[in-house]
Order: sequence, then structure tokens, then C-alpha cells
Amino acid sequence: MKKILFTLAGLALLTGIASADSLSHYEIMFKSMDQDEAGKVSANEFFETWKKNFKQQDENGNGVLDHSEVRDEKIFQSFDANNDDAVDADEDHAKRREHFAILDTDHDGSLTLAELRRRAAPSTTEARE
Ligand SMILES: [Ca+2]
Ligand SMILES: [Ca+2]
Ligand SMILES: [Ca+2]
Repeated sequence: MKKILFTLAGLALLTGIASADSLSHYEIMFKSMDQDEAGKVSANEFFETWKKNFKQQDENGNGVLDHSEVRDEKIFQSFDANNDDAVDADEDHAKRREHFAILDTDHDGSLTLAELRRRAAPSTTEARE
């Protein structure tokens, strides 16, 4: 169950698409990332979470994510920097670093729930229904 939530929230983060309903997913994700319960998610906590997520997503355990493990083609392409049809841990980490930089709007090196939510607000034409 946790894995599904992470994946959904991860997709929403990536695409910037989120409905008001899915805000609770951000809260759940935030709490599970905030390991020391300081009310902020540090860069380390953030990257540790996505490292775990990467391992969970690697269903066949071969150390890379293939198309069957990342269903969304757009997301797959955005992660697969060298276009070898596989997302390795380095590519995943590089992308997560980008995401962290985008999410950390006040650049203090940690994320608050408000920062996560700000990014969750519909900002693309796709998200408008
Ligand atoms: Ca794999
Ligand atoms: Ca690759
Ligand atoms: Ca911050």
C-alpha cells in the first residue's frame, strides 16, 4: 500500500498534476519522509526515500528500471538521461536532485509541507479540467 502511495505522489510531483483530493497524499508522503519528525524534510531524508522507492520499483531486482517498471512513458523518458532504455540509480538520483531544488522554494536545504503543497497546486493546462 505504501508503495502505491509513493508512486502516485511521485507521479504527481513529476507532472505537477494534482487535485485537491491528492493533497493528503503529499501529507502522507511528507510524514513518511520526515524521519526525525522535525517538520522538515532534509535533502538526505528526501534522497533516502527515493532510493528506497527505486528499489521497490525495481520489481525484478536487476538494478535498473525498465518500461514495465515505469509505466508512464513521459516519466520514463525524462529519467532515462542517456536513452539506453533503462533508468539506473544514478539517473534516478540526478532527477531527484533536480526535484529537490525545484521543491525547496526558499532554498534552505530542506522541504516543508507547505513547499510540497505549493508544487502540488495545479499549474499546468493539463491539470485544469
Ligand atoms: Ca528493474
Ligand atoms: Ca539510462
Ligand atoms: Ca525549505
